[in-house]
Amino acid sequence: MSAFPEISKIQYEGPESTDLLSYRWYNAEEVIEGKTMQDHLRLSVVYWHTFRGTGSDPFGAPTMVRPWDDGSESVENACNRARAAFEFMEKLGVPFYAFHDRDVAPEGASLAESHANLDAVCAVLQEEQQRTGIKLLWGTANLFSNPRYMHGASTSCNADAFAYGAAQVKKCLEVTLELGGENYVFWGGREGYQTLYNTDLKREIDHMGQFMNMAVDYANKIGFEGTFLIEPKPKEPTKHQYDSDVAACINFLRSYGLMERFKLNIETNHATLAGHTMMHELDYAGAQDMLGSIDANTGDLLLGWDTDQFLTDNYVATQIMLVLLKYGGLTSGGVNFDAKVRRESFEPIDLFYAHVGGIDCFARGLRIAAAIRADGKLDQFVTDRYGSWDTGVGADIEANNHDFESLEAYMLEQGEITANVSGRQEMVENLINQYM
Ligand code: XLS
Ligand code: NI
Ligand code: NI
Repeated sequence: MSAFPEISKIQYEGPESTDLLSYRWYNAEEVIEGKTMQDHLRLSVVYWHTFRGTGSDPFGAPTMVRPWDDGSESVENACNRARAAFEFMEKLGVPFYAFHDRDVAPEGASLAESHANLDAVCAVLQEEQQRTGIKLLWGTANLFSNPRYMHGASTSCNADAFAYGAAQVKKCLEVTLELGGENYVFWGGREGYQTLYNTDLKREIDHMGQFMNMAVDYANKIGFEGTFLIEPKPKEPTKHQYDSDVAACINFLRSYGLMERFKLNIETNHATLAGHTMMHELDYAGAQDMLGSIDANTGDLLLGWDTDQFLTDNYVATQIMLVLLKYGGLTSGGVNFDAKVRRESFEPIDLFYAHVGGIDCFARGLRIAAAIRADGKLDQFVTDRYGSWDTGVGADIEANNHDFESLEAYMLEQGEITANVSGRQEMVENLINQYM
């Protein structure tokens, strides 16, 4: 039985199309900068929002109408839901999906039962992957919903929570390997604190470092070769999350000897919660060769939490694609729609409108970014702006041929610096507008 009987496969119809269930910019096989759009974007649907989101909020009950879901926590319902999910992804034409262990399969009365439930649903996921060719971008374990993780998992004051989390990640790694997952994600969940008065920060972060090292050891043991990704987020659910932004994550990874095996999964809404732009977070990660994958969404400028909306802003998508192209693109990562439809958009067809719009926004961003790069004016401007580092004293400093004494001698002789040149921010912003 079809879950979406009135929807057929979404087609590319080009920019002239007015059909809101068609792609105007995403043409999977079209080649841009030597790669198909499909390979550039590696689009991915998330299981948790799209198939487990209920529309409930602190003020009201669930609103979503999902005819394929009987609302029970049975394994059978989970299997039916998995088939609906694959029908959705097939009709959308996306090559990847991502899940938490507890999104795809219900938690059982014991750890052993939870493991068994996961195995049962994974058999269906495996079948559907084979039928459709859709692949797993990443798996992750939910170490935050169950009350046992109220103080965190690897950073809990309760050592048993650490142990339970380890058991859950172990199983989830096995399942991710079995399903051919290309990455494994750690988003901090409740790894953080509400008040430092009751918190041993150093001990908690040390434990998190140990936990991640155990994950790497186990991955190596079972032959999981995918990339590990940490997903920075500054707050929510805890007041202060340890993985607060890209820089904090890189410092953590470097301190605990994890730089080789890890990269970052960067989310737009998390970047802005941290007081950064997505472009900043991506560029900072790219500069340190730590750019792994992105969670594609956006927040609301007027709301201070993780609203996880679908991105429809062509400027932000262009900025993201500019940075991704600059660093050679997503390798094992993807553009993962960690976004949810609004509570009021409760019909199944809204899932299509949301994803079609999000996909087209990224496709358009990719096209615009490629046009900016092909034109070369922006690159040339930046290259010229740093011209003083290409010759003379600048080149000598970069070649490590100077120290404070020699620079003092140089400046005493020179007297004053060569005249500064305008940064021309307004002109550059106008230039970007020419491509939009
Ligand atoms: C929550 C995170 C979460 C991760 C996966 O804010 O974005 O959804 O992506 O655990
Ligand atoms: Ni996310
Ligand atoms: Ni998020």
